[in-house]
Amino acid sequence: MSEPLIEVADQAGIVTLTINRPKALNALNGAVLSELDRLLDELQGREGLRAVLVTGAGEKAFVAGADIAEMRDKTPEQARRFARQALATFKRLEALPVPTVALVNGFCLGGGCELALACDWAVASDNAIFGQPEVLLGVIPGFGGTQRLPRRVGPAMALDLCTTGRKIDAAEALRIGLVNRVLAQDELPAYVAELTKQLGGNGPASVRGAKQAIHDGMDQDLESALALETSLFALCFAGDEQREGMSAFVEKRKPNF
Ligand code: CO8
Repeated sequence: MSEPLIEVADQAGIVTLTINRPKALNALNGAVLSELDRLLDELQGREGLRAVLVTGAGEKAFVAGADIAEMRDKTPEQARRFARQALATFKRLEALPVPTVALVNGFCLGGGCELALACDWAVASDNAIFGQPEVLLGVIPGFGGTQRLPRRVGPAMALDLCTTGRKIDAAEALRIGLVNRVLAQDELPAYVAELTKQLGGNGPASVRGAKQAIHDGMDQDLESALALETSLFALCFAGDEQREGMSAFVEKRKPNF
């Protein structure tokens, strides 16, 4: 039987999606994007889902970009369709109700960097290399990079990266806020275990509420966004989690969510 294009592992509701084309440095072609879309659709309504981690197979790459060989002969209309397919899939990833984390293990270039940007945050191994090198191929980022990168690192740094096409290492990615943490490659499994423990111990409805407040609020003016926070905060008091969490504190015990 042939290898799956994306491997799926589920550990107590923490689902890891591993892009599995290591010989092509996990480059995103149409087939991988379709499979990712199908899996995300399935995850959207999965009961007990706590978080989704995205990573790449092998030690060399997270994702080295969209598949250049597949893109080379596209007409403008085909390129538009391909970009729209990827944007819709990345939007689906971004809109998952639980935290999503890119575990960046190696090259994270072009469409790979854009995939990482569609996750809530990224953790990189110390050998990771980031970049938006599209201008070196005669194109611009087409999977959301020109929009999500400036929102993550600011417009000046996004312009620097997108117009020079230069690659940056994990330390610089950390400094500019592209990633949240840098770990040695062999420390990534321990990070996943720690995250599983942390998120697994928190109230699932409050974790989803915090994500919703931040994501939805970012697209609104401050006053509307604060009103949204108030609504979601008040909603916490309608469920069991708030009573259990606060009772556990008062009774000096661990909450059982
Ligand atoms: N697409 C297709 N194949 C790739 C890609 C890619 N992005 N990256 C690597 N590969 C393949 C190589 O062709 C090679 O295959 P083979 O063994 O059959 O020759 C294999 O992976 C291993 O790669 P290398 O031999 O090149 O490995 P190196 O260690 O020498 O180099 C690099 C690693 C530096 C990562 C190098 O492979 C590289 O520069 N890759 C391309 C990186 C890049 O430019 N990415 C951006 C692509 S463009 C993009 O993502 C735009 C998205 C928006 C599209 C808009 C819609 C139309």
